[in-house]
Amino acid sequence: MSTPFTTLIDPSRSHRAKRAPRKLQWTAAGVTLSFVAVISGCGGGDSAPAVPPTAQATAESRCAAFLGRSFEGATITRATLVPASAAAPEYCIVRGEMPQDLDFDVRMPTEWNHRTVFRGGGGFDGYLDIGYISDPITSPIGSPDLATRGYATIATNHGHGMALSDGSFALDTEMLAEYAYLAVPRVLAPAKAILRERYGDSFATAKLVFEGCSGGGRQGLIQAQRFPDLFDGVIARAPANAFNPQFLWYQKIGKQLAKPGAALSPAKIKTIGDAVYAKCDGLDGLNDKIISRPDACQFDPVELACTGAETDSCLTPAQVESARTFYAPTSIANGRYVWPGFPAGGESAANWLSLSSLGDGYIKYMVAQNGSIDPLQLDPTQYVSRIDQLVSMIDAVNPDLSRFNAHGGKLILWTGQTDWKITPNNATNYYQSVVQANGGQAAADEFVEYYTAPGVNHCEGGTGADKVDLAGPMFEWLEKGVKPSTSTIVATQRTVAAGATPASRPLCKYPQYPKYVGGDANLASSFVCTTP
Ligand SMILES: [Ca+2]
Repeated sequence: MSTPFTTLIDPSRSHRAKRAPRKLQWTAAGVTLSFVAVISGCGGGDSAPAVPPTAQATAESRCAAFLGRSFEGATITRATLVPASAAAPEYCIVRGEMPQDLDFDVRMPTEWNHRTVFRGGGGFDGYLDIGYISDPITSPIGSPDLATRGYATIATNHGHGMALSDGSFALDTEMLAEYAYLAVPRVLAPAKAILRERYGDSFATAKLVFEGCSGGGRQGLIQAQRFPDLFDGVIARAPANAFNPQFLWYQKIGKQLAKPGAALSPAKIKTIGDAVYAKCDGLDGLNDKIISRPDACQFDPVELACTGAETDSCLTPAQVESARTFYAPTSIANGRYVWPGFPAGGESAANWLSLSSLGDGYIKYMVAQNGSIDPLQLDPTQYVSRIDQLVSMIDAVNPDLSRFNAHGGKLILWTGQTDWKITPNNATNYYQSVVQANGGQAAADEFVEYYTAPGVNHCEGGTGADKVDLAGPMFEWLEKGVKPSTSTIVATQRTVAAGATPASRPLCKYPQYPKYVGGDANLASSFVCTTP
């Protein structure tokens, strides 16, 4: 099963051509343009169209008219009308570049549904071209089928073109600031100018939503907290908004597993997972490999302590300590950086043994600013001033959303409950802090809803129903005032074994869970959202 953190990296694309070569490419592309377009493109600003769309303009000429021009500091380097295919109806893709290495694309369907989604990134971002996250046709992250349903979309590489797990961009202060919080507002200005030109007056009244998962969820919360007027709605899935504590937890896990005898083999992790499911799967009323009541699951790895010779079916004291470290809350530097614990469920080698590359990049390039150090040897308490600086730049934990609310903004939070990259308790804690800071439950219910997906890993995957459209419910909320929770939102399993039927489940608003009430266990209609 792929995850956004572990399988995205195509080594052959690592460190694409950097700034100087790209400028040459850019010039070369300009030469192929019409002379008028090049002149206009050099003028800067939002000048009159070089090739003004006319009443007779076709979708093709409207798309081509963007090439080589300048919008709000961005230069358009590509404008291509993509014909309708099985994957998507006809759309225009416009690619823009801004200094230093900030790229973005805007996809505009010829038959637009009057809705626009800015798709967030993930990991350490970069790689607009890889498509996995930014491309609504290929991405398994976020609301599905945006391209087939007529949504316009915006995406960016967040300021650099390095690999998703390569943190070395962070040695460049400007690139780090773009990654942290600047990229989205910077590219939104030209992107909106492009959309306005393509769709005319109807764009002015259309709603604009940001949706992202993981790093993209953090980016969404950055907008709601720091740029509350930019978006009408934000969908933040599994947000990496407590970014620094999260990565300090990765380091804590790495240090624990490196202790003598403390490593956990895939077989041992399977033993732990099997014990958890034997104990807790049925607590929600159905043995379906989905733990829908993690709150009711009490599990301590010491229950698996070896009583005789060590086998794959038991844990030594050092291994018990390692397993406990996974579940335990984290407190670094006397409580300066705290991170909640993890609920039981989803224990697997894929989930537990894949933290190191991003964690190492964080310690090396963001904290130490030195790529040659050993990440496990760094003592965070010796870097408090640097980490504080990173917290103020990157973390998005401010619960005060009063400006976003006053602007009419709506927020949907979502998390998988077997997410071992970002504990689901992180989203729960943030939601509860928002409720407390914004006038209590009734007041918060008017502009924020929080959903939890049992059995779903980080953004996708797991045994649960990981595929769910939240863009549709968000736009209904914004356009018609219909709260998402007043309808049944159905999630389905994205990937199933050959011959199996994908399970569907109602997506329940926190603190509810889908309770089995009888019938086909693969059908959402056999479940009712119930408060524990
Ligand atoms: Ca169950």
